[in-house]
Amino acid sequence: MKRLFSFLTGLSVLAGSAAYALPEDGGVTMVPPASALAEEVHFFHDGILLPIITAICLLVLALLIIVMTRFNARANPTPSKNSHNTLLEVVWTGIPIIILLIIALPSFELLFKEDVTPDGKQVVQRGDGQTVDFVFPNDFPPSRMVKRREHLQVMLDTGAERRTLSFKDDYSVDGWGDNDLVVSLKEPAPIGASVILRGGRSTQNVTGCPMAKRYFDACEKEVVLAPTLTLKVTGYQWNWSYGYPDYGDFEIFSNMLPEEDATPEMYRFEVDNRVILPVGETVRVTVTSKDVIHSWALPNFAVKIDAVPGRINETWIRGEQEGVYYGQCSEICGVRHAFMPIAVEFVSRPAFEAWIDGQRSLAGLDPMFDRNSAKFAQADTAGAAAE
Ligand SMILES: [Cu+2]
Repeated sequence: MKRLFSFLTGLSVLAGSAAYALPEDGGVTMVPPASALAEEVHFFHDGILLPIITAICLLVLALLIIVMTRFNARANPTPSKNSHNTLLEVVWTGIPIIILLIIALPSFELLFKEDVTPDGKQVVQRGDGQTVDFVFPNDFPPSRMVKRREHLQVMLDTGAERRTLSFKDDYSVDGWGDNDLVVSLKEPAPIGASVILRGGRSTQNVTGCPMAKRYFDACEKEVVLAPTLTLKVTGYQWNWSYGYPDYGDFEIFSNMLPEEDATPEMYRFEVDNRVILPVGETVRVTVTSKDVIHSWALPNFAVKIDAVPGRINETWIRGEQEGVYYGQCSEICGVRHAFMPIAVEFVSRPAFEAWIDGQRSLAGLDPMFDRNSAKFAQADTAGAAAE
């Protein structure tokens, strides 16, 4: 498979290098985030945890210095005999509780987002120059119904450009929470243009939202579509296997490249068979193990999920741009724990389908995709077709 290294907007720390932001020698911070969720995880660490722990350390240090200088035997020969102070005790119990709450609430939100696979749905309708009303079937379970403006996204695609319309200015909505939502555009959709309605509770900030705005929840949100495919990951002593249940009964094994075949920089990261996934699509990742507990980790996506024998854990990822991302087994699983790296490559839809057909033919299966068909050419329409 030809390597498809893409240019990386804004994160070109290692521009020209073979890999996407590998850990650097002497590096201190985390590898750059490659998804909106990973950006949020990084903000949680950099914007919430670090300032809190810094403040606590400085406070404790200051208290220690005060105690050591003002209350040592020389400076304070007759110490106070007080043993209780109710107010002080309430305060030093109450403040940590408040700090824990400040940490816990955003952390639960992140855990929820990583755990719950998005179920957003997309409907595409054609404009005819007259129609202003477009219907979005709100057929979610009651707890997931589209009920607020945040749960719905309306885009207009003229072929030349795609624009996200804004609520009130460009459209209004009737029937929040009903079975059919009616989206009324202020102006009829032009002939031939696509009106794209995306609905669902699975929303996330769009990538690249500045930290400060993220903190005040002022980022543009997007509805995340349901997965278009499932990747089945199985940990073995000492490699990973990957299955694509949607595309046939075949399994690929991914082994670390031996030292003589890898560049020094890529040794212990590069593998013989990478995981190939389509870019821009939600991928459900199920993780299990054949022997002992491993952990499938992909730091650019803030993913680290245990592979437990007899159990299936689930998370999801979505590659925003083409490229290769690396991780390593992150649960000490035995003597060759350090030699079972993970390499995930995001490619375009057509390249992904060609790869799938290649794997199918290796497994003696017929090809699944018609190369000349435009049906799957667009990641977005594939998103709509799923589930
Ligand atoms: Cu392992």
